[in-house]
Amino acid sequence: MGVLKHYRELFPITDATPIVNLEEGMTPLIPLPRINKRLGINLYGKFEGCNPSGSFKDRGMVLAVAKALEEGKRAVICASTGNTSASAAAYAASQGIPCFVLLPAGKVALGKLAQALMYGAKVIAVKGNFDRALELAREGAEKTGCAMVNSVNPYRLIGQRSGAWEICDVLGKAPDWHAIPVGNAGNISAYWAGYNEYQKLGKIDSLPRMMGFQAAGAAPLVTNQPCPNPETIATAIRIGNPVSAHLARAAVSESHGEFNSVTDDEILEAQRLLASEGGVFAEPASCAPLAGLMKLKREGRLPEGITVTMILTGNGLKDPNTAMSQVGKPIEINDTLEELMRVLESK
Ligand code: AN7
Repeated sequence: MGVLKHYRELFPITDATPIVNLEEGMTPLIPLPRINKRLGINLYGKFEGCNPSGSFKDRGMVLAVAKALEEGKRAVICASTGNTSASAAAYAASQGIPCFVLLPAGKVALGKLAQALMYGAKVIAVKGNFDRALELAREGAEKTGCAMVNSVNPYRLIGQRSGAWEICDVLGKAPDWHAIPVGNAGNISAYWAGYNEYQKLGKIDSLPRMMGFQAAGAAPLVTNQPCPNPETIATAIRIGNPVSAHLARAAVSESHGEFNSVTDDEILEAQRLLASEGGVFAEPASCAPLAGLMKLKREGRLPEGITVTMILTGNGLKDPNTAMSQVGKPIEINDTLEELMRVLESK
C-alpha cells in the first residue's frame, strides 16, 4: 500500500496531502544464516533494493513529493550521487511534474544514470563533486521556487523513519545493533528518530546502538573533519561534507554507537560475500556495514549472539560495472554436449 498509507498516523499528512504511492516500503528483512556462522551473530539485511527505484530513498521521496504538491510546488530539484536522483525522477514522473537533477560528472553508477534519464528527468552533470552540486542545487531551488528534495528537506528524513518502524514491526523489538552506511548522514539520523518515536509510543522497550560505516576515502565523521576530495569506489557515499553530520553525531553518541571506516577492498569483499553466501546483491555503499562488522569481528569487538540489522540501502544491479570488474567472465563453449560435459565435470 506504500508508506504514506501504511504509516499515515505517524506522518504529517493532512486531508490536503495527496497520497503519492509507488508501493515503496515493506522491504524484506532477510536472514543470513551462512554469514551468521562466520560472524557469530543474528544478522538480518533489510533489502532496500526492493523499493520501486531500487533504493531506500523512495521512503522519504514519496513524502517530500507529496508535501511539495500540497504546497503548490510544480517542479523538484536535487543533487545526487545517484540514488536520490533516480528516486526523485521516479516520483516526479508519476505525478507529471518536471525534475532537475545535478550529478557529479562521471561519478554516478551506470544504472542510476539510466534510471534518471528513463524516468524523464532533466539530468545535469556538474564538473565538480557531490558537495558542490548540492550547494548549486540549493541555490537553484531558491532562485526558481522548485521544491528541494535532498535530505535538507525535512520530509525526506521523516519518511525514512519508516524503515525503523518496519524492522521493529517484524522483529517485535529493536535490534541490539543497527549497522548502516553513512554518506550525507540523513538515513542514520532518520532511523534513530524512528526508533526513538517507537519507544515513546511503547512499541519497543530498548534502543539499538547506532553503528555508522563510511568508506575510508570519504570518512568525515570518522576523522571529524570535512573531506575536501572524497574518493571511493562506493560512489553513493562519495561525500565529503555531510549535511546531517550534527544529527548523525547525536544519534551515535546518544545510542553509545560509533562511526567506523572500511577500505574499498573491504567493501568489495563484503559485497561478494553478501551475494555468494547471502544470496543478496547490494550495491557497494550498502556493503560498508557488512565490511565493518567483519572488521569488528577480526578485532574481537563483535559481541556473540547479538541481533544486528544492517540496511542494504541500494540494489546491486545499479552498479554493474563495479560488479563486473571483480568477477570472472562466463565460460564460453561451442554448442556440443562434449564441451558442456567438460565444464560440468571439471572442478
Ligand atoms: C546506496 O543519492 O546521497 O547517509 O545523493 O545511495 O543518508 O546520505 C545517496 C546516499 C547509502 C548514504 N547507501 O545515505 C544520493 C545520496 C546508498 C546511497 C547512502 C546513499 P545518507
